[in-house]
Amino acid sequence: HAADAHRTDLMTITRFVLNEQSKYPESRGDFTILLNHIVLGCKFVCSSVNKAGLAKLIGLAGEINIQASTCSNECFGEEQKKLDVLSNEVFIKALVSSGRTCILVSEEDEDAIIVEPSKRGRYCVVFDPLDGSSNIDCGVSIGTIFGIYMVKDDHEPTLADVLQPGKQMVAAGYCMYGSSCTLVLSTGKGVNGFTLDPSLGEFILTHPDIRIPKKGKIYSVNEGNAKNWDGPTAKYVENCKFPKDGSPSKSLRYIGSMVADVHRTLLYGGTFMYPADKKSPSGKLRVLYEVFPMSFLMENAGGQAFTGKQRALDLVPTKIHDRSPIFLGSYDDIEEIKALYAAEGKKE
Ligand code: P6P
Repeated sequence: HAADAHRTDLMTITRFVLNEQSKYPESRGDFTILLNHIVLGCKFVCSSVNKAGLAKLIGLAGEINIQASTCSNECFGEEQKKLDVLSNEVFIKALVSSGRTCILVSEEDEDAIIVEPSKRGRYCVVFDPLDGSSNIDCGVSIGTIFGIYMVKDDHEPTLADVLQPGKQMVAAGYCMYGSSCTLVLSTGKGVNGFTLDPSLGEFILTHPDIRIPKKGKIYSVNEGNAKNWDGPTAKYVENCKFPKDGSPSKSLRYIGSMVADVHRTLLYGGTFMYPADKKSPSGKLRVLYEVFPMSFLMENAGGQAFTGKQRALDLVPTKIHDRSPIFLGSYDDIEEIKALYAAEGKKE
């Protein structure tokens, strides 16, 4: 029976990527090895995030652990690492030990990490190990976001290898730690979602070929910044609340955790926005490891991603922690926003 076949034909993320990569005879499985190490990091973070509340409860997280209280004062109890610091260390170790990376950029590290020559490969990974981590204590979903560039040869890695437009990425994705652990990935040909089956320790294909609805009924933005918005953003949000064409008003959904807001937008449609405002002219979200990966996914799912000035993936970052305004989501909804900015541009 088809249902049984589905149940017994376990399409794990590794099998899925191997199938995809087998279409490229020249590929030597390096990407699959890299991805497996990213998946390992995600499994670790998923497990740690799920215990975080408990760890706090039994007094481990964020305090000197109990051994310190018994030993004399010259010993230093091992401070329980904050989850985002711990996640960062786990991802860096996993990526370096994969032997497939040459330069890493993490939200947690001021400088890029150049991988030691003996462990170098052709991939550059930019990532936020635990985006939205300020939401952990109230149980809101958080996530890991990553983007992958590839270098052409074995030159000494430099920042130029990662200061590339998002359209040069070979893959991007996120792992959301919520009621379930869901990894959403694109290698440039569509978007697929995998859910961790804890009993197997495997990510199983649960959302094949995700396509974002062409138009949505939801808008997602921090309305608390409304007094600082520019004209087009204010006008778009006004139209969502008081549609001129008599259509029903849109719903506002804002979780405040990018991975959760983007995941809902991808599946249900609509727009997610972090616009520029007078306080932050470049917006808040980071280009390399928030804007680019989510824009890459949106375009691969049939949506769009716009900075207010240009296609997000065409942006060329100048520094590894650059920020950019971002409007992403359903194709038609983003067209509306682009039209408002174009009209504004004509006035200037
Ligand atoms: P605000 C979380 O801190 C984060 O980086 C993103 O995950 C989220 O979309 C955004 O900031 C929320 O920012 O200013 O609305 O609280």
